[in-house]
Amino acid sequence: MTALTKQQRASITLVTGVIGADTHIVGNRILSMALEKEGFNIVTLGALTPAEDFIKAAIETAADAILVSSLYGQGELDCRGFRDMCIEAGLDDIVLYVGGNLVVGKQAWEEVETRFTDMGFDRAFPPGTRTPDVVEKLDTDFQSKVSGTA
Ligand code: B12
Repeated sequence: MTALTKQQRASITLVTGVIGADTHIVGNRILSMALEKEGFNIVTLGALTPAEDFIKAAIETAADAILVSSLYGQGELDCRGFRDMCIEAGLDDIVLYVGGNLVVGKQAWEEVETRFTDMGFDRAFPPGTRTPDVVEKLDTDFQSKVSGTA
C-alpha cells in the first residue's frame, strides 16, 4: 500500500463526531485534529451528536466517510441501524468507521469487531487506536478514489 499524498487526501472529506448522549470529546478531538494535519478535509460535529446529524452533515458536505466515536459503552445501541439510515438517505457507498470504547466493559475484540461490521461498518477500531493506524486504513480504502490525481 502506498501512502496518499496530502494533496490527494485533501479531496477526501471525513465527518467526525461522538454519537448519542456521549460527552467524551478528547479522543475524537485529537483524532480530528491529527487527521486534518495529515491533509484530510474534516467536518467535526463534536460530542452529543445524534445519528441523524452525522448523515445530514455527510449529505451537506458530500462526505466520503463518517468516523463515529463512542466511548461510554452504549455504542452498540447508538449505532444500530446506522448503515440503513445512510442507505435510506442515499449514501449507499459511504465509508463507515467506528471506534472508541464500543461496548460495556472488557469483551473479546474479535467479537466486538464482528458485531459492528455485521451492522454495516466497514471498519471498527479497538480502544487505544492510534492515529497513524487510522491514516493507514484511510489511505488503503481511498487508494482507488484518488488514483490518477497525484
Ligand atoms: C475523561 C473521561 C471522562 C470525562 C469526559 C470529559 C470529556 N468531556 O471528554 C467525564 C468525567 C465527563 C466522563 C464521564 C463518564 N464516563 Co468516562 N472516561 C474518561 C476517561 C478517564 C478518559 C477518556 C479520554 O479522554 N481518553 C483519552 C483519549 C485520547 O482516548 P480515546 O477517547 O480512547 O480516543 C482515542 C482512540 O480511542 C481513538 N478513537 C476514538 N474515537 C474513534 C473513532 C474512530 C472512527 C477511530 C478510528 C478511532 C477513534 O482515537 C483517539 C485518539 O487516539 C475514560 C477511561 C480511559 N482511560 O479511556 C473513561 C471512560 C471512557 N468513561 C466511562 C464511563 C462509564 C463514563 C460515565 C458513563 C460514568 C458515569 N457513570 O457517569 C460518564 C458518561 C458521561 C457521558 N454521558 O458521556 C468508561 C466507559 C466504559 C465502557 N465503554 O464500557 C471509561 C472507559 C472508564 C472505565 N474504565 O470504566 N468520563
